[in-house]
Amino acid sequence: MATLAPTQQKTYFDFRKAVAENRLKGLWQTMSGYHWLYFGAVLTLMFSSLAKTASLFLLRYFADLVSGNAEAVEGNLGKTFVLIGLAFVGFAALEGGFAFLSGRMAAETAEGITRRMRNFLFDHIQRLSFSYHSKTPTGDLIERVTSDVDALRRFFSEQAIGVGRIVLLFFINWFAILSLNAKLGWVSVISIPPILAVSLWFFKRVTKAYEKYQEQEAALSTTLQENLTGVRVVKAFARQDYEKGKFEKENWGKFLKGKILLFMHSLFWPLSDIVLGLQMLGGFVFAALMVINNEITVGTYLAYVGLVVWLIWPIRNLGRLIVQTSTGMVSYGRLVEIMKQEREDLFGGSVTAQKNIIGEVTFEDVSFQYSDGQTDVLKNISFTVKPGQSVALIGSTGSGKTSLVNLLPRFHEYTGGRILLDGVELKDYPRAMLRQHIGIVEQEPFLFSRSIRENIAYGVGRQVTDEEVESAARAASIHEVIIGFPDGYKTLVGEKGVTLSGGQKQRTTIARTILKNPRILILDDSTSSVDTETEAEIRQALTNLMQNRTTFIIAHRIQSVMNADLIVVLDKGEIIQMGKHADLVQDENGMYRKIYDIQTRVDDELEMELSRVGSGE
Ligand code: DCP
Ligand code: MG
Repeated sequence: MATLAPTQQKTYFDFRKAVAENRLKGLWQTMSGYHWLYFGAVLTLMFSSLAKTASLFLLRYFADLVSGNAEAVEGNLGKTFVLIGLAFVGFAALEGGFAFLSGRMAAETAEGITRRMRNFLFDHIQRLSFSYHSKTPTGDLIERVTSDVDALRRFFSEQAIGVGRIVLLFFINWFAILSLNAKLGWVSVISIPPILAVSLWFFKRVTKAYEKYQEQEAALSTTLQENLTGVRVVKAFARQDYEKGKFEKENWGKFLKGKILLFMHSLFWPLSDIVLGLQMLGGFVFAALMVINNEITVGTYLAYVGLVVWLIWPIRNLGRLIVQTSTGMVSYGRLVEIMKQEREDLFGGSVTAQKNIIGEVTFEDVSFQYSDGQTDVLKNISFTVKPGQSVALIGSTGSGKTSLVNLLPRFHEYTGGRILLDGVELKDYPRAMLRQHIGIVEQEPFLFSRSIRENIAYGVGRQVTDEEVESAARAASIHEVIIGFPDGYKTLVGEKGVTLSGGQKQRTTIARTILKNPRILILDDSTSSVDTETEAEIRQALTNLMQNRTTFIIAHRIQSVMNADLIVVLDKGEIIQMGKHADLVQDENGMYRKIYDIQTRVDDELEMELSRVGSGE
């Protein structure tokens, strides 16, 4: 048995551990491994701010020196000026150097965390259940893994560090002012508490508005993604105008939600600017009066003006940052929603990989209901397929054929009865093991934008030789087509390479399944989407594939099911007829006979029609 490729077993930092009810706590845990680096970023930031404040004290000394309020070093004025000049340059260099270091460290942290998170999310999303994927729009997932992760990166590299910077600047400069003059210190911060309170209130509002905005953006990208995926349908039904209208509607919604956000901002900023501007002005006047009353020197006044700018301006930015931080928090919350999803357990189960799978499948009174469904999609299903035999499922659309075969690889869990594989209940097999032994040829063949060889060798889980790939392609009657391409097996499929027809794609996926060499085979409607000539080729490919494998074949055409060892006719989730073709056609009133009659009549009429055209009547 092939083992799983090493990359599939590789584990990333498990962000699910970081999922906490409290977003701040969760974010802190998300940073695991980066705490020291981030601390370094904050520390260097502090040094940078200290250098700035120190240079303002130097300015004060310089002014006092010039105005005769301070002594020169060793009584030598010239030497003192040179020293002051050098110190200014030195402080500026320290300030810049530390700021640079801090920025680097913060960026490193942010990039590191988000790279790790993207890897984790990709891995995690792949492991989520089928039902999660069938009910989650792809566009929404893409939006989260790209735009929301990016918002988180900005949170770590700009906003969180920015808040730290502001808090540091505030306290360093405030203490500096207090050391100049305590009265000045208190006067300078009178308006800060109300400003903070309003910012926090505003923060809550904006968080809600931004959440709505982000949801709308997801809706927009879902619309876009669906439209691009279904572009053929849109064109075929000439529904461009309708789709355009739909897109415009979502886009309009985004515009409105963006406008609300903008309105809130345009209300808040001028208000806070006015209050803070008045605060600064008041401080200047107050300090000037103190100079006149000889309470402080001119040097102290100058230093105060410099310091107060660095005290108040950060507060103004704090409001802005608090608001921006909310966007990071919202995005983080949206990512947590994905992280919280239960993964599919791939490896749990008592059956070990050593067990040899022969391929006898027994359904015992199986019933099934989708987790979000109300009624049973399958009811009292009982039948047995011997190893290597084939069972055909036929029935009207929606009768439960696909649901039935999807139970075998445990894409969904049956809700009643038992399914046995070689006498052991399916629930005891690890999902990964089952899927290794089951090959599926889907209704809609899917190929990756990689080379044809890679597409055929996909999922074998081991190195395969060119000969193996070729013989699989031969068995699937696609070899001739492939060597007709300029690059042969290295030809790329998709946008940058060749475009394959439906039948060619189908046969490529059949080759893939042949190479995988599964014990059990599921063919879902594999011939319905191709014309009769390719259908014959595909049928030949399928016959090769089916040899010695237990096969479940779903088909709408009698021709495809006639030779099956067992034919199961489904209707509304129940078996209404079961047996071999020869017996089933005998039952005049049976559904099978009806389908048979209709299809042969249609075929006969078609033949007659064609011969009439051919003979020129
Ligand atoms: N169903 C559901 N949730 C899903 C898939 C299907 O509720 N994720 C429902 C829709 C049908 C019923 O289950 O009422 C059976 O669906 P199937 O896809 O199993 O039906 P068939 O495969 O028989 O239909 P078709 O021939 O169209 O492929
Ligand atoms: Mg189906």
